[in-house]
Amino acid sequence: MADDIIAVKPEIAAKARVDAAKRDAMVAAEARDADAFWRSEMTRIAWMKEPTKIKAVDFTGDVSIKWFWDGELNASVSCLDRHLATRGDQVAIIWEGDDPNSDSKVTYRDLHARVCKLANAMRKLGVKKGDRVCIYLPMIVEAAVAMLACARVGAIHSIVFGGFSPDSLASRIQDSACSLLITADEGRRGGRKVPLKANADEALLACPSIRHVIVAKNTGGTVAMKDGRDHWWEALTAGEPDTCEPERMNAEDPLFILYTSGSTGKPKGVLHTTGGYMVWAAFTHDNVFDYRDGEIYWCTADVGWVTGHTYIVYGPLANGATTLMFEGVPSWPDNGRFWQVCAKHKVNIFYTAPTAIRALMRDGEAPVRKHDRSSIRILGSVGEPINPEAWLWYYRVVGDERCPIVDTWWQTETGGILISPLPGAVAQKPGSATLPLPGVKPAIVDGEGNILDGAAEGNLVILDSWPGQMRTIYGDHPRFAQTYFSTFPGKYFTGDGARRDADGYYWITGRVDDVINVAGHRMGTAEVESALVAHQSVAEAAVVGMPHDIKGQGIYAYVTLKAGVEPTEALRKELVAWVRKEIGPIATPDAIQWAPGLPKTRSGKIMRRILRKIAANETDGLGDTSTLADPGVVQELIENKVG
Ligand code: 6R9
Repeated sequence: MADDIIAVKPEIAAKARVDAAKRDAMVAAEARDADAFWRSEMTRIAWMKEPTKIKAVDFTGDVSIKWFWDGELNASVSCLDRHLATRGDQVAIIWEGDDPNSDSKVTYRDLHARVCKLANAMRKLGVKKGDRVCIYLPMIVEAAVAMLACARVGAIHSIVFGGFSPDSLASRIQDSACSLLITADEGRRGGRKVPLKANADEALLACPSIRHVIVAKNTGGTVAMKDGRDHWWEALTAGEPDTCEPERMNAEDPLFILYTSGSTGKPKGVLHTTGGYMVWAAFTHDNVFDYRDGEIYWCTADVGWVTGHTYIVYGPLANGATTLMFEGVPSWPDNGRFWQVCAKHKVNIFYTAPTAIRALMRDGEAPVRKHDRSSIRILGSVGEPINPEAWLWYYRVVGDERCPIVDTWWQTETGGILISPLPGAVAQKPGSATLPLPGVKPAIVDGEGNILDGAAEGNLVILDSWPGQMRTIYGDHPRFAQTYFSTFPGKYFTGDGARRDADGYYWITGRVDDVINVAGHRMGTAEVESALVAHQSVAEAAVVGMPHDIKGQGIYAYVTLKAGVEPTEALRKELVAWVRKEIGPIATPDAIQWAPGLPKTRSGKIMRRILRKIAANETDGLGDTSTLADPGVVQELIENKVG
């Protein structure tokens, strides 16, 4: 079943702007003269000064990546100003609230005015080009306004997902020394309130760099306001003009930082710059979703993740699209919510994550069939490998076997989609992200870095740069070179494993490093471990991913308690709550196993390979355990496996 081929339907190919021949022509044009190809693609966005230099990249040594590097632009102009003459009255953002009775529409003209007012107010607070601004907002229009206002004044935004704890928020603010925080009184999700301002107040006790806080009124809940530091958004911006001179930015000036988990305890500040990122966002949004003027496009991600950055805000707005922002969750008030929203707003392109599809699949077809989905033309998937069963259900039930599915592989680091079918050009195979986009050069290497030809399985690397690639880790360029370019020198290492079949199709097999993918969200095992050992009762902890029906992977923690501490059910619950408080609900451990000892090599390294197998119930093939210091530990852990 997994190797089924679903050919592009002739009626779809006939209407698609990119059919197989056009895609071949793009690939050939890029191969023939990459500079000329990108010189023509870069006109998708608005430049104040057109670049003459296209690309200067070195993946060796210190690693340096530059695109369009003598060009000047402002990202907010591409997303707003240049649309005013042609589509000022078109809806830019449809906002759909958590409460099914609340929604609103913002035109390009309104959005431009709101962005300018905030940008003016930010300048008055002293925010300048290059300053870092932290955004900690729910999925409300203000999130997009705040991003674009930062871009307008040349400030670098760093969005922290609203589900992160005060501690996680504080460490991200500290790492990039943000001077302004933009937040809201409270968020709403699935009928519950999220105390954003209260969390922020707690975080800010440890953040001396923050001089001002702008607070959007969302629920109207009571919050503390600190004199001189905290300002209500509405009052602050009310008297500001609705135009604002955009800052001239070099193409390589930073646009944003977004923190993501890696194999070490400390999240990395992935830095994207302006020109290349914007070209990549516009190029991929247009080609992968085959976006047509006037269509309604809905990406269900949160702006706290990279998918929300590129495919709710920058890509769609650069292309003059109508983008839908959803505050709620798929299961509230009931599990038909996604489809109810699709019917209500006549959504044409729908982009979500496999974890949501699997959760909805469990509830059967009725909640889907109840709603009219005839407006939907293209379906997308992102965030983790989609299993063929979920893919086929999405195709058959949600898309009525009419709509192509674009399974889009990419990462925070890549800025936008790298491997995906183009819907009118590439036949799909359920579970495969299929082929690289024009200009993307993936390869599979073995453990020694040898490039494998033909059908092969190994580590996924990218051999050359593309405009949307991250440029550095904020404040730590050596770590950037070390993390991504030292495992296989001269190649960008994705951290993912992949298989390529005889047709050249890529099948992503999941992370090969110590990152686990929980419901499409990256979580470093080391982050969860350091949260656990920060608890007074814990001596040692080892965290691995375990297979999970809905979330793809769950968090499995082995915990060794300090001498004399009793392993009780109450303590187990306390540790789960502790991790949620330390990192946020997305890091909630699914299982905690008391481990009197952990399997270690004689040099003291925890053998995670063994712990992963025990958590996955794959204890038949534990492999070589001869290097273990105390083989008895393993038997003990197998016998007491949880769940
Ligand atoms: C966009 C995003 C990146 C990691 C990536 C990989 C996994 C994302 C995928 C996929 C298989 C897909 N991933 N899309 N795996 N098929 N279509 O999710 O960014 O949060 O940085 O996560 O997600 O493991 O390395 P990010």
